[in-house]
Amino acid sequence: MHALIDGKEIARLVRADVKVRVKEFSEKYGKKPALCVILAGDNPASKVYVASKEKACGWVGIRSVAKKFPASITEEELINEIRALNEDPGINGILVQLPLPKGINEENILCAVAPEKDVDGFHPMNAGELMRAGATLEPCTPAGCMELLKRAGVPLAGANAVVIGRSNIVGKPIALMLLRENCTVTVCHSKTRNLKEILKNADIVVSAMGRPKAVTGDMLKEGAAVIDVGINRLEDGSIVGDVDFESACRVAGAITPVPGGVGPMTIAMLMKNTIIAAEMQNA
Ligand code: L34
Repeated sequence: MHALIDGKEIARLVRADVKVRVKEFSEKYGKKPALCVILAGDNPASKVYVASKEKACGWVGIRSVAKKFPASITEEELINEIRALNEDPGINGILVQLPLPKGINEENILCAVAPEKDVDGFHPMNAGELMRAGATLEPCTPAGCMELLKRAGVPLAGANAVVIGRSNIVGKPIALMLLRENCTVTVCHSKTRNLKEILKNADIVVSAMGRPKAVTGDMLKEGAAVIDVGINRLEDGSIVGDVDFESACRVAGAITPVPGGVGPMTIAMLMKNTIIAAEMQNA
């Protein structure tokens, strides 16, 4: 018996909360909170995600400003655009969609975003805050995973949580968030020797390695909660997670699907960060 963790439905619930806060904000200040999404280049997946972000803004009442640039934009030009947005009081949140075109240093770009408008939570200051008590603006994907675990009623304190992947965007921040909730956290990665052994003891598995169907049912502990962050595009155009859903769902106690799991939550948490940023800037 497994329970499906419905990311689309839980994202709707998060957006409903955000919508109320957005309405209150708009009435109080006579203007809508505003999110600017910057898209440089023409990565097809990025276009899809940015369009979803614009749509979500519409649903919750956030003003969406999209700035699109050709792949030929230089690092300096992009930084100048970001600086102008930092100074613009009409913009509350800034998100630079990743990956960036070749030749642009990601770190320099993420550092250019004003920390108080950094709705991705990628600026070193927000990343540092996350390490201490927890930041006000936390990265959307890991925050969405935590929201899924909490709303699905997965017990966290004392649970053995295994994170697969150690990126700055997902693996590292989710490990810190799980630790904050008193999980015993193990972080695995490409050099980990005994992943199977480690997974056998995992009450919670968060997979963010980007390898299609790499986690199979036989690797899981009976009843484990499985959060699949992977979005892997197969040659036939379909997308699958890091987890082999077919076999995993027979063993897991609760599991997220791909699509319809973490993806929609990432966008819902972005909406939440935008209203948080807008409220902070106007407090
Ligand atoms: N700066 N760059 C920045 N912030 C982010 O938070 C992201 N990310 C990742 C890529 N680059 C970024 C996203 O928004 C990935 N990501 C993202 C957002 C939404 C979805 C997937 C990834 C999503 O909606 N996924 C759908 C399927 C969409 C499809 O069919 O392609 C799902 O149900 O999983």
